[in-house]
Amino acid sequence: MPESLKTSYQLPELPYALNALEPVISAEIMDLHYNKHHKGYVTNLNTALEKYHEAETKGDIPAMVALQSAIKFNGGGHINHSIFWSILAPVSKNVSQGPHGDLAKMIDRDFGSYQAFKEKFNSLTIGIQGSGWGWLGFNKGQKRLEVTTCSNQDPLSTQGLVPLFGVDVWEHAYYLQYKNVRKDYVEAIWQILNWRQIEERFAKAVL
Ligand code: MN3
Repeated sequence: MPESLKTSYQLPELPYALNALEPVISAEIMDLHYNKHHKGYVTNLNTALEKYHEAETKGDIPAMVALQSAIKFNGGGHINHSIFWSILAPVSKNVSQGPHGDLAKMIDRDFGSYQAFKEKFNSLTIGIQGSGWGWLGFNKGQKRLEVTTCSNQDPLSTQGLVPLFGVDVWEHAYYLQYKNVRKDYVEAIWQILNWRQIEERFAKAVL
């Protein structure tokens, strides 16, 4: 395979220190989550894509099909975690007080109020069976916001939505600190949401 066709995704840089999200997310969780879990998705994605390109070169369609679940899982894991780190910020940055401008207006229109939106997001996300993510997404066709959940590492694009922010409720995201009480973790994470970043994602999504 020509060198230029080799796909190599990389772990994105964290925009803050591993301990910067304390007390909401401990440095130990961040270290494992970013340096082990996310890194693992990136490594496994690159391996699967390399094998996929090899199979494609040989015209080996069964092998290509067999690799698709690994690409979906690890590619989804990479996409989801890259978004996740970017929409969080230390409490001291003071950006968790909710959205402004057009995003705030659309949340009011589509959910009734910021509080109603937050309650809907929390109840759906806390209620995920097994591992998955809760999301706020933008439906480009209908020009509206939706709250939904995805299983495992399925990216939100599998539901036809543009991801604005997501909360990882795999146990690796909270168990060391919150044990089995997912509710406390989901309710606490609002203290470290970076609404300036979420507004930027929204501004691009509506273009
Ligand atoms: Mn995770």
